[in-house]
Amino acid sequence: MGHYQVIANVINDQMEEKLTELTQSMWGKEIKDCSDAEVYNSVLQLTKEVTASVPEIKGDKKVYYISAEFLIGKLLSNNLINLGIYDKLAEVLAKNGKNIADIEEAEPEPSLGNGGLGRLAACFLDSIATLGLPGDGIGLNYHFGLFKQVFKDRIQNAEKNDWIEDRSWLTKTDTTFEVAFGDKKVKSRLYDIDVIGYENGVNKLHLFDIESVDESIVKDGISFDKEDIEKNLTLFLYPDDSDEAGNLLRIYQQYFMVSNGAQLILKELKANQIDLREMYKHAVIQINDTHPTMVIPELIRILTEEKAMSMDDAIDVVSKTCAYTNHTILAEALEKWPLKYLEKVVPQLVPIIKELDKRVRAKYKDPKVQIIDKDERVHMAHIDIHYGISVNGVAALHTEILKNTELKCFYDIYPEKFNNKTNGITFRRWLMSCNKELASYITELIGNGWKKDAAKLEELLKYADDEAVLNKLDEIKRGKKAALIQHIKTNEGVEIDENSIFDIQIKRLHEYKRQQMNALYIIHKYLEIKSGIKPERPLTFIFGAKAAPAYVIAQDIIHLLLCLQEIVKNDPDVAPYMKVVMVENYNVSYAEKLIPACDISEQISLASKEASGTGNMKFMLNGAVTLGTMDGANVEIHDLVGKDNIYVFGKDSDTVIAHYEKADYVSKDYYKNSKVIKDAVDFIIGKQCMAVGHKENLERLYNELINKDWFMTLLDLEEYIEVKDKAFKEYEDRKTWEKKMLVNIAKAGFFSSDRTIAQYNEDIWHLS
Ligand code: 26Q
Repeated sequence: MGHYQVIANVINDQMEEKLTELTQSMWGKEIKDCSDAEVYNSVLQLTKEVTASVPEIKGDKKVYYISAEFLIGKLLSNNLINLGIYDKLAEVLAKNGKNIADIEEAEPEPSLGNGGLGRLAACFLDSIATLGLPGDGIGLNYHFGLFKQVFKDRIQNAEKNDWIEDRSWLTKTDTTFEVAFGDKKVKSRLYDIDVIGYENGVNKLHLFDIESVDESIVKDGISFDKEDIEKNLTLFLYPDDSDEAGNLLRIYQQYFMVSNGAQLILKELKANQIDLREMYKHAVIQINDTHPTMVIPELIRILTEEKAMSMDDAIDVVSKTCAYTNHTILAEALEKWPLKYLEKVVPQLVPIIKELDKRVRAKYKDPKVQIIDKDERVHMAHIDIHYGISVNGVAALHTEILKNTELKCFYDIYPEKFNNKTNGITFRRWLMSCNKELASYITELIGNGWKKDAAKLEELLKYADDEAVLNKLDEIKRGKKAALIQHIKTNEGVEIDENSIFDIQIKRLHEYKRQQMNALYIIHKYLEIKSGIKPERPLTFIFGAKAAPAYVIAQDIIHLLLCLQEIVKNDPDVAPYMKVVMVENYNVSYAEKLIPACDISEQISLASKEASGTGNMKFMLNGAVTLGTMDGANVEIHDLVGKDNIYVFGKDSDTVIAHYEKADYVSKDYYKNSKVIKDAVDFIIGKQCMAVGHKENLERLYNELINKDWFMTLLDLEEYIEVKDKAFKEYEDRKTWEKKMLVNIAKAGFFSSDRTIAQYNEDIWHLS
């Protein structure tokens, strides 16, 4: 029996006694007399105590996953599952008149990330611990996570989103460091969150903070004094926002993170008496996008200035320790900081960065690979590529595009550094926790093995023509749809038809993800129904998306979706046949309810633009069928499930890239040449939209679409309509559809983040 099993058995035996003791000592009440929030806090305490007895994962070498974002979501359910005590706790609570789902609701969600990149980091921590690999996360303890979205007058408003209560998953540690900026010094403090492997040991998520943060400086919405670093340094997570990327505060945050990270890593190496010249044999630092890039010059600075290492040796050893993951090919999202900014915030790094640049220039003449460009901007990704062991993309297509196009000049120099690591998701959260019904049915069919070896899900294929199994899958899906209907009714006040098809697009709002194309389909369908052509079955279009507050067109797209929701709802000719719901404040917890209930998963980015996507994987695992372009990991989903089990449309990435190269895409031509497109686009500024919406927003969006349309919505619209209609039609052949569901679930094993992490370890980290 492993440690975890012994601990789980002991605690399971004493669960009721322990929890009763805790509610007595904390609240002076029995479990049954406590509020849900009180019980939650006692369970939190119990879980932390149990975790303290689980052994820490140890080894000769450790990975430090450094990231500005860890979108961990609520932790209770996952921690209980990973500790092996969920079922027992549910039973004890039920016996005492409490429902575990209500207790889970009482937990505030830590939204310490924007979207995919932050959620990936959280899935990776779960898998690292589950595989028993020594690996900690390093990040920031934002007091307010990603803003809370509130709709007023069909416009998104941003409010602050606090998550830290008196009792939380955070454990305050005694570790403090000094961090020096150009104009001030601050003292940091480390907070830890335990990362519990599934039936395995414990790693840590290290989150740094400063004690002088002052939450009272936040004024209306999320505005605050950007100057006062001591008060605002870890106050907010930055929204993913290319327009405001130049903000100095972002550099203060990044340096604060990496300086603390570097000090922590060196402290741990020292405690293990490691000769720093051999640092790379005991530590590897995975840099999550360019946000933590300054860890490279910072480590070199410390080694040369404080540890008396020569510049050559320091550069050599740091370059053997760091590895970089790229998550985007959008040029505007690649960080390029003006040297002037760095001179103000981190003057101590500037000579190091200049030295790194000098060495590059001495070797390579191509200005495209220099670190500091002619406009004195520092290309952060270039530091990572020259001074690291590995550069990886996050899906096969994405990595190919990096090698052949975006980073070609680097691939020519360092072909051996480039590698692909297709993203993955943790099945603990995205199946075992959010869809317990499906998880236990799978176990009933093929046993428990798939939980530790996701590839075993393929064993489900033997049931592809088993009517009883297909019926059961359908029944589980209908149950999850019913649960979502309830949740949406409570939260949005919207009623959904349980017999309708659930078509869902949930992800950050960005033009390249093309929520606007989905909106144009909805307009088209609306016009069709008005003209008497009715769908065979009601259609429910569900959206969830936050837009960066400064991203104007993204705000306009949200506005259009909310207008469409209203127009459809109020039109008695159309309302029985379709419904549009834009849910408010889409986050991880909402995703856990939406994904199990989905029939059709919308993954419709412009080919070449979505590096991977991970929502696509969560949906397929839960038996939704993808409607998507050949982009990111959709390509791999397509190759796994085969063309009969996915709906693919749109121009491929080569065609799209060629359009950009030749600059020959003219959206107005598509608008003029197709009545279907023209009617849908014109609707945006037609009477009905204007009656419920704002002229300024709607006109701006209309003009953007016909005059610019940088992400080529109109290029793919007609084929999108055609293929989406086909999917809705084929949904009626229930048995064939259910088989598609089964194949998607069976083939999802490849997208377990356990597989991804095993590959990082095998190719880059070499931990054991
Ligand atoms: C940069 C500068 C200033 C302020 C914010 C930012 C910033 C913040 C967050 C830039 C980018 C992000 C997040 C990017 C992201 O989530 N990328 C997604 O990463 C996923 C995991 O690899 C992929 O699946 C998605 O395709 C990719 O879009």
